[in-house]
Amino acid sequence: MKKILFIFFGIFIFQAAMANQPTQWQLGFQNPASDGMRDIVNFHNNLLLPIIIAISVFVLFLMLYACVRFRASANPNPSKRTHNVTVEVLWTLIPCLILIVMAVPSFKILYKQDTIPKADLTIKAIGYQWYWGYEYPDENIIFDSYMVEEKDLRADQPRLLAVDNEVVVPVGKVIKVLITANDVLHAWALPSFGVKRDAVPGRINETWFKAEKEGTYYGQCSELCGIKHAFMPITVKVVSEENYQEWLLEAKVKFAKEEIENGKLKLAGK
Ligand SMILES: [Cu+2]
Repeated sequence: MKKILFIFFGIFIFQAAMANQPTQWQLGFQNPASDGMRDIVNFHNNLLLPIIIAISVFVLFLMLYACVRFRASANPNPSKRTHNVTVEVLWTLIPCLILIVMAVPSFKILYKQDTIPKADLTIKAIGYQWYWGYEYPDENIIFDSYMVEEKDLRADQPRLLAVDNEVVVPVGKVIKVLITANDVLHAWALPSFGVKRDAVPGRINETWFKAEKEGTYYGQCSELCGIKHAFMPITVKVVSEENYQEWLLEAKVKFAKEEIENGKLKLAGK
């Protein structure tokens, strides 16, 4: 028993040390890196989990009790009772109350996530079969983000999660993400930030996050979108404001959005 508990808590502690990406034998969520995700994790761990465990234990107890107490050998003449008003009222009302207890905080979190505070930075994510395209509309930056093939991985890059061009955002700023798709349905999802929105062709969905810590965060397309659905990961690099400005200078040249003016191609901002 001690050993099992040790392994069980070991996994949790290990997870605490490893942030931002899925881990081997992971139980539960990835570590939260934003307020929104912290709300979700607290809601799950402190309310849903105890309720689920209590219900499971209670049902298991009822089953065992019924199996033993009403077994055929001890009850040669079974009871003929078919109704019991009190029990029926209780087993309708109690589940309703449990649902209300879960629904109130759940809606609170949903509405909190739905209200986008004033954004410091807006990025646009466009789902394609099978990669993500990104735009920084206010900076005239546009680039595509492809998964790094296994043979090309650097030592610090996780398999199936690393991309060639990462999204770079400053730490502690409200990032608004506009999400759309260009062919079929995709979904832009980043577990550490508690963010997941469908990318729908012809429509723009929006969400937001505020990263609390610098680091690299990984997500994946979360809507079955075709044969290479599993190979269009999302990588967001959260950096300090100075590093972000530095990246911006480079990116404005490297990823400059081309605009057509008077029939001629020109680099934006020039
Ligand atoms: Cu997809």
